[in-house]
Amino acid sequence: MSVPQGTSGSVEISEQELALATRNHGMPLEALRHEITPIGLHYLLIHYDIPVVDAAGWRLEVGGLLERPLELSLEQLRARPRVTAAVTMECAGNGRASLSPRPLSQPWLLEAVGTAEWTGTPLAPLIEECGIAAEAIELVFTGIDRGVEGGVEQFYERSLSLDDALGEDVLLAYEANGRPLPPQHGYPLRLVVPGWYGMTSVKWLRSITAVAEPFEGYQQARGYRMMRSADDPGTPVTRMVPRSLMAPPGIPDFMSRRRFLALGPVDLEGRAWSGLGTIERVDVSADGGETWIAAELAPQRSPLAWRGWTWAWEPPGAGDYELCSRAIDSAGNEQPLNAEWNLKGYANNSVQRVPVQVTDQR
Ligand SMILES: Nc1nc2c(c(=O)[nH]1)N[C@H]1C(S)=C(S)[C@@H](COP(=O)(O)O)O[C@H]1N2
Ligand SMILES: [Mo]
Repeated sequence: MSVPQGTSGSVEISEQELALATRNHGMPLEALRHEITPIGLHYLLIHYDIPVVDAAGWRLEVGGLLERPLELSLEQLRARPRVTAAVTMECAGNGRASLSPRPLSQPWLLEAVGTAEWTGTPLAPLIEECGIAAEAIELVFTGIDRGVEGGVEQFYERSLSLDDALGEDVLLAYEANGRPLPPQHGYPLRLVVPGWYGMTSVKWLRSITAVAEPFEGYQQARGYRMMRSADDPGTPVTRMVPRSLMAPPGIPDFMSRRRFLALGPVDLEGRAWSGLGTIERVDVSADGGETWIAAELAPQRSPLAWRGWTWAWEPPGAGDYELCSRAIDSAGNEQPLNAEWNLKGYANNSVQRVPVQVTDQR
């Protein structure tokens, strides 16, 4: 079991990326064993600072091109119809740090995902009660958090078309896993948009505004676009493309995270999701993707959450293996061995590779 200690990999992280990485933690992949991610293990992505909000003085402003604008307290929101849903959320930048050249931003490997049980009130009936003016085409969701990005001072804010915003699954959530939202996940209220990459689910909501023009804020028009170069207008990042991840088996080496397994049958497990359909198949490989077989799928417990899979693997002998899995969804989207590079490093759903050393020493 010799692994060189203290050597760096090929990815050299800058101090700025390291500062982002320590603020925004991922979900350690062993937590894939939990169907619902304990909230402290759910990944975090915060562009600016986590605001401190006194819920007693906080109000949600619902206005713009609505016939009857509203201002709602947390208590009033909690008194509305209550829904709980397990929702898999993934950061659009998940996988970014493995792209070459590496786009400079939060340097995620594969851990920017989690599944929480979000409780809140459905957005659509609330907006419909306000009466949507005929000119309105989008809702803009604005957070309390403020910062500078791309040289622009801004609140974190993004929009959705009326169609997408009024989808039946879209929630204004005030609880995660049965407790009030923790500060880092958007206390007192956040948007949850199932199926879409996480940037859509605006935290620390202050307002929802109906507008007549496509929203051109930084996070819409400049951030979160699939671009080939700096002068490419690109296309918007929207729904999650399929991905499967494996809970790393055996035991890790402290520094390299390389896995060690004792020779014998082993139950491998993981979870797969897609914002473009449901998971229909997960294929697994022990030879780095040369040959594949179908994994066993667990029942789909929640339509908005990842689906578990298992693989009873019997390594043919001691030696080195590279374990892989890939998700295929009901719309026929298949996770690629290598996803295409893009300037900001979004939606890199290249197949995960888990090198393991199977040993016959006890
Ligand atoms: N107000 C606000 N909302 C936000 C963000 C933010 O920085 N500010 N980050 C977004 C991004 S990029 C992601 S991936 C998700 C992360 O949600 P989580 O930290 O609860 O996992 O929140 C989104 N909502
Ligand atoms: Mo994100």
